[in-house]
Amino acid sequence: MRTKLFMSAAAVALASVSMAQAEDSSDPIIIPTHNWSSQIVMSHVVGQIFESMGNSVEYVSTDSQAVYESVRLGDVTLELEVWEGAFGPAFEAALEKGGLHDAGDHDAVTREDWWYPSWTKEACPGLPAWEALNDCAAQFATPETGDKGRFLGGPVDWLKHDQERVDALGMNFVVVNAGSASALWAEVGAAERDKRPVVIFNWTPNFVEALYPGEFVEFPEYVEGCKDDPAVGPNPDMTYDCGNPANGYLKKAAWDGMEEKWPAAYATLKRISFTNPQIAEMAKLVDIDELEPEDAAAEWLETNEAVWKPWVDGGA
Ligand code: TMO
Repeated sequence: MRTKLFMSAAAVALASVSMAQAEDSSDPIIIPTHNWSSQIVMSHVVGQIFESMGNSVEYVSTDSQAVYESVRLGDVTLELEVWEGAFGPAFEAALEKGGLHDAGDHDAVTREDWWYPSWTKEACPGLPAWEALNDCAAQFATPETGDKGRFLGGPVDWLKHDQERVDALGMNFVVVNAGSASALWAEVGAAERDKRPVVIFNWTPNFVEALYPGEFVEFPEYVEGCKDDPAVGPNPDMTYDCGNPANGYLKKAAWDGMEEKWPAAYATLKRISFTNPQIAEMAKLVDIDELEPEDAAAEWLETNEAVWKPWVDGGA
């Protein structure tokens, strides 16, 4: 009897050891959220997928450049939207230091750059060439920028180098940072009434293309090295003398410890891949339909089970 009891206790202990190896930690997976809608909704979509697998999840609002350091240190577990244009340099710097890794590309192809709604072209017919934009700079002047044109950039944590580009290309523009993404869309809405020319920071995939036809400004084409090697690009003495990649990546990044601590969630993360229309839809649910991000995520999951269930079950 005693032996039998002892045996079963050992069996229980053994079973729990092997379960510990197979199962995700009960500690929360920490998902960082930022200040543009698709990223917040996607974070909740993936968080709700993890919860459906039995995991616990926490969300923390995090600076979108500093987050790569947080993933590297394991303070947050992953990052779901690594946009090449805005975050390629910060991501690659963290990769070099070690502690995080590339957890695969989304299907989506991205572009982030100076952009104008189509009526702007009437005031500045040489667009989309950046030289033509520069010749029209006075048309974009505001009381704040004097006789220079205003470029309305995003919040400062997105792209830290717009001013460097203006300097490297000798442009008659001043960079003014908007406080939020919605301030960008409000500016386009206000300009639409009297078809005022306006140039802002924008990206694709986004909901904006469904509301306002427009184009990206064509800067000197992005080539490897133009952001860190002065010799690369048309200005031999300065960096950032190029546009952002016109066909940029959108990656997932993960803390190196994630696979061991949450193996099932990690396997799912590796299989996750969103397309351009799916990401634009996530932004639309918040920016046009005005859902809360949690509700937008729940709605997306409900209408797209065929997309995400295979990521949980192991594919095919
Ligand atoms: C990172 N963003 C999509 C705002 O360019």
